[in-house]
Amino acid sequence: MAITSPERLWWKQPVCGQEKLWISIALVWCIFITAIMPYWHFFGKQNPSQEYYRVSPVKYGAIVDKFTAKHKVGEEAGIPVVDPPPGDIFIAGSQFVWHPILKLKSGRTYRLHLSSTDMVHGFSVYPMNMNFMAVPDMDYVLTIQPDKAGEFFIICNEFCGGGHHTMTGKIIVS
Ligand SMILES: [Cu+2]
Repeated sequence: MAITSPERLWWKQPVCGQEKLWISIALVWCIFITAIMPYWHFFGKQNPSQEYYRVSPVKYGAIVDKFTAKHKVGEEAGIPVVDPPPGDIFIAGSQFVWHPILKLKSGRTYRLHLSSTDMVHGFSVYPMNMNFMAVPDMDYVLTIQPDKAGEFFIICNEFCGGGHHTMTGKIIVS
């Protein structure tokens, strides 16, 4: 029953250099993926503009309403559709809708202001891989240039309450 101590050399040293080879491969890979992060940050051309401003949810709501009233061209299922010229455009997330629906032109540059009028929402544009957050108190400006015509859907990907699964919006590019 006694527990005896293991033999002095209880493990066997690898006979060939394979262990060193695999550790070297893992090390080189670690260095590579660490280096690619700063590299891609500067050269990947996919970073957000890092431009944001403080704005109260009430004020942002008023800005979006004014913008919507000025450029409204129609309505879809009760949500206003706007057709603004290139420049500053606004979208707001609120329980449980993205509004307004934006009509944009391919090849033109827009400054998309993104915020929320109540709580944090996730701003995901499908089918592209574009993913941001709409945060109350923060007007986040994304400089965008649509390069493909079509209908793009906005899905809220941050749980925001009972109607979260119905929270969709739309961007129409022509
Ligand atoms: Cu949500």
